[in-house]
Amino acid sequence: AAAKETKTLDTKPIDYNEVYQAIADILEDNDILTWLHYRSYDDGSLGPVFVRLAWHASGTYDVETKTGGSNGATMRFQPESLHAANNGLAIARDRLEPIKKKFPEISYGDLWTLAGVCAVQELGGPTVPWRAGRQDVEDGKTCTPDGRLPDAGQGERHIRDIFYRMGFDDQEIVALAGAHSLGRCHPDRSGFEGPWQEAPTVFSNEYYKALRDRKWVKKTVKASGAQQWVDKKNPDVMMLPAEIAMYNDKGFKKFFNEYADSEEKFFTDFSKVFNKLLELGVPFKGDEKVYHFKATTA
Ligand code: CCH
Repeated sequence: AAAKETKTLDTKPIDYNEVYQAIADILEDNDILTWLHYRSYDDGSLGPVFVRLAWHASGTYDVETKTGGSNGATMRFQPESLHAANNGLAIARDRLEPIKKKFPEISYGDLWTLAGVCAVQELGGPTVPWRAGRQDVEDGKTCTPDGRLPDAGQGERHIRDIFYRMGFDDQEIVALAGAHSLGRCHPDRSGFEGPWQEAPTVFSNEYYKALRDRKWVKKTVKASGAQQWVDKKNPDVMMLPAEIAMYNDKGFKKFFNEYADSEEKFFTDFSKVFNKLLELGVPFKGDEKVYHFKATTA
């Protein structure tokens, strides 16, 4: 007990503002060597893949069994690291490793979710409240079974099943989907190809406007044979089959259009729902400090 006490006294509390800053400092990445190393093309920012990491670490949650979620950071282990839905996320985990080395006391679960918050904010999105409290596990025994994350090739029914299991409603599902204003699909990761609109490193409501305002036509991705939708005028931008199916669903459509009409409403709702996603299943004690980090770009 004495040794434990000393350790507590010696341990400097983590300054999460410093961690936020350290993540913000590595977001911009135009180094061609990075992308040659990963043999994959991106848009000069690690932000989008960090947001996807935070989401895939959290979105395995099941409200009924209270399993999954960002607590534990089980994606470090097989089989979860090898689940097809997580293809490409080793890049995000690797790039955060130097920050883990610099702040060894932070848990991976806290680091990954904080990276998601930092990326959203630094790329122009809303402030997302965040608190620490995730504890890592030491092996893959509590990895969630494959199939808990959405399959982009399916329809609105499947999307509802997956997100209702996490505890979200239709409005929250549509608000979360707006994260696709960021980033792109990579044929070698998901089989799909391209960004959702022309500014994939700016967090905005352009995703909803693209769905509402453009004419979407079916296209087969040459590299993978996957079917997706592309903008008739600019076939470099795309939508997933699940997204076109969602937009055509009456229950979902009103929220898509609401967010297309008001970026302010989208930002308010996204902040709430992204915070909720990142906290699913985390055993907070209740006295954790809630951070509202200040964006360095603000
Ligand atoms: Fe997503 N997403 N996502 N997504 N996602 C992909 C990429 C990103 C689905 C499918 C895909 C959310 C919800 C869904 C991001 C954030 C979120 C890809 C391409 C597919 C496929 C992966 C690749 O090839 O690299 C489906 C289906 C759903 C169901 O609704 C939610 C929720 C979030 C966050 C709140 C981000 C960001 C990316 C871009 C990653 C990158 O590397 O650019």
